[in-house]
Amino acid sequence: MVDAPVKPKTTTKTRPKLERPRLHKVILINDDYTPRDFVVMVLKAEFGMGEERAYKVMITAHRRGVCVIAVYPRDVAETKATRASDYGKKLGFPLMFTTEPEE
Ligand code: TYC
Repeated sequence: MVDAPVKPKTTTKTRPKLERPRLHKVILINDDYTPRDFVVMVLKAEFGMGEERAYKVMITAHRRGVCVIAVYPRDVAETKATRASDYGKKLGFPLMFTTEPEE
């Protein structure tokens, strides 16, 4: 009796391509009421910026209307944007930070 040819075992591993979770931008929005110094203070307190960087970001938002501050995983970006906006809210300023996914 002749053995049937042994079929080599081939295993096909399907590795699903997982998308890397997108980072989210935190964006500072200009307004006409929040004092410049206060915006700088919030940027330093919530985003760990030094005076010079915080001033540059504030003045960019002031001149252009918006400024991207930093990118983080979504939950971090949303928490920071909320906390930073709340600093203004407490004192009655319309200071606003938003988030959006990176392309
Ligand atoms: N435009 C404000 C002013 O002139 C200062 C300011 C800058 C407010 C940036 C918000 O995101 C902002 N007092």
